[in-house]
Amino acid sequence: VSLIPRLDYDNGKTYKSRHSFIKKLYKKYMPFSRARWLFIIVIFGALYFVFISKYIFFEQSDFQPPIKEVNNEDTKLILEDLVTDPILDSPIQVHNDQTWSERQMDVKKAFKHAWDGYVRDAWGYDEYHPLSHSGSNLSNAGIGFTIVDSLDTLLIMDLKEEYEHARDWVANSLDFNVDGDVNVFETTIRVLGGLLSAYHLSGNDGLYLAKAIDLGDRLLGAFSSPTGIPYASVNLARREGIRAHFNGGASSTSEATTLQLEFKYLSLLSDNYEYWDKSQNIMLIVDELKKYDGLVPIFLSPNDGQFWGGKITLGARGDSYYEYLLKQFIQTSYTEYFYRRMYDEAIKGVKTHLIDRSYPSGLLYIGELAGFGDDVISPKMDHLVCFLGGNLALGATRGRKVQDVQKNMSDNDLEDLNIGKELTKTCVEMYFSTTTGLAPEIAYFSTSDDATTDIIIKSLDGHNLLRPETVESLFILWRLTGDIQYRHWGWEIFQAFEKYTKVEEGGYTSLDDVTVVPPKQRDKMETFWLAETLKYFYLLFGPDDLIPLDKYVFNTEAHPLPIFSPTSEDAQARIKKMPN
Ligand code: DMJ
Repeated sequence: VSLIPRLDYDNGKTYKSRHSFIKKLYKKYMPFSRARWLFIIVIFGALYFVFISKYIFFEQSDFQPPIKEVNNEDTKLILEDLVTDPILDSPIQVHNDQTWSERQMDVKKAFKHAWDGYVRDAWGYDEYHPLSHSGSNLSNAGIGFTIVDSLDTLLIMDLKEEYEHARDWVANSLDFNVDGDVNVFETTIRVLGGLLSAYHLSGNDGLYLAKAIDLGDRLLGAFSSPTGIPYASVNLARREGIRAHFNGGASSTSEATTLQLEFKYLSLLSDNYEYWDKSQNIMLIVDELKKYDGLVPIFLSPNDGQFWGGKITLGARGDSYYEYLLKQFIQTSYTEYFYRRMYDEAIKGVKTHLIDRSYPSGLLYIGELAGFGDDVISPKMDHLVCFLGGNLALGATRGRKVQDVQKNMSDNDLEDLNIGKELTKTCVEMYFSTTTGLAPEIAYFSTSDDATTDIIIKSLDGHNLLRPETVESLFILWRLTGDIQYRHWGWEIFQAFEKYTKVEEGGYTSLDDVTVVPPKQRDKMETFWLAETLKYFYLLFGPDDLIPLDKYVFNTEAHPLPIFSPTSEDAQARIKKMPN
């Protein structure tokens, strides 16, 4: 006797009377017994369960941490989520080398296109205006910013003829004895940094060192303030510092604290430690100042050595302060823990006070604080902040491949690396979310849970100046993780620059508004397009042993300087004297 009732078993009149027609159809077209039906249901049920459980148990590692409210407790939660994120473990070199080297050559072609336009229209001028086919100077000095900023890129790209042309200009026409006021920071990172990098990459061509020493001596004039914190500008011929004309004469914090890599390397090469001492003195002063969990306001007064104002940002006027804390530690082969301590304090402050996620997708961004001690994050992020993704990764791995050092990385390192990766993804989104595929200068992030887009671009913030920071982070993350995604993103971005910023007759130019197609072109090619953006693209698509990250530290203008072991007695004595 079967315990399973048959499907055609009829024990109710109601059923029979109401459904006799259906029953007939059933009998005719569904010849399965109830037992078979049950069997089929059980099998499909089991399959369904396997499918669902795969989704529940396996797909969950891709689960995005939920968006959290803005306050310190929640910031901690955001970070806990990040620590548990798996490290990218895609195998290194999953790509077709041929394709990437062709793309690298496309970058070289772009560089040549930009360079040729400058040579034809603006040779010797600081900056190039490709639409009006003209050049201009950043001050009344005119010291060939574009040429000197490009020397090492010319060497790295092996553009021999162009390099010789530039070297001749440096040898015969570059004169720093000019009665002009130049910005101390810009001249240090672009011109002094450019000369020092060219000196090293050219195999110690003495021309560059002589020029670097001459310039370094003139820049020292800026340190003649009561505290030794440099004035914002200096007159090159008179060697006199000039106070800023605003904010009570305060210098930008990032500007005063982003001279050290260049000045220290110059000391090492020239055996004159005045550069080292003067630039280091700034850091000793800043270390003593009251900070907000390692975060600093964006102005610093040369007169009283105090911060001025309270705004805190990792964007304009704040950015490279944080960058150089880490890079000074790297430069002397990770010997000066003084800087690592300051860096760690600052990054802790960033994690506690500045990190948040946007709605609806939960993009991680670094906001700003309007005042010292504030805890309400302004959801504004400059494109400049995008350097931080690569910087965090560099600090977490010390320039080594994640796969090689993973076992020895602390929770803090893993957290830094993951924040670096997430922030870089957000920066890439700043490109991909616009109609041109190019990022705006400034983005705001949605803070309300009914928002439909994460990124908001205000009408005056949509310009693009050909900035390098996102490509810089893509390059560093590619080198350190080997995740091919970073190259693909870089390629997309490069193509968007090609499409909208290229000037057919020569050069590339800034844009007015990346949200409009076609975007209106501005008439200016910033020197960092050649010194940084194109160099980082070239390195991103090139082989790993071209300027390896465990041997070089890039200054903030992408000029690679060698990481050195401080073997000279003078350098050693100074490093020993540093507090911890
Ligand atoms: C460059 O001069 C440097 O990267 C600097 O640190 C920030 N601004 C520009 C590029 O955006």
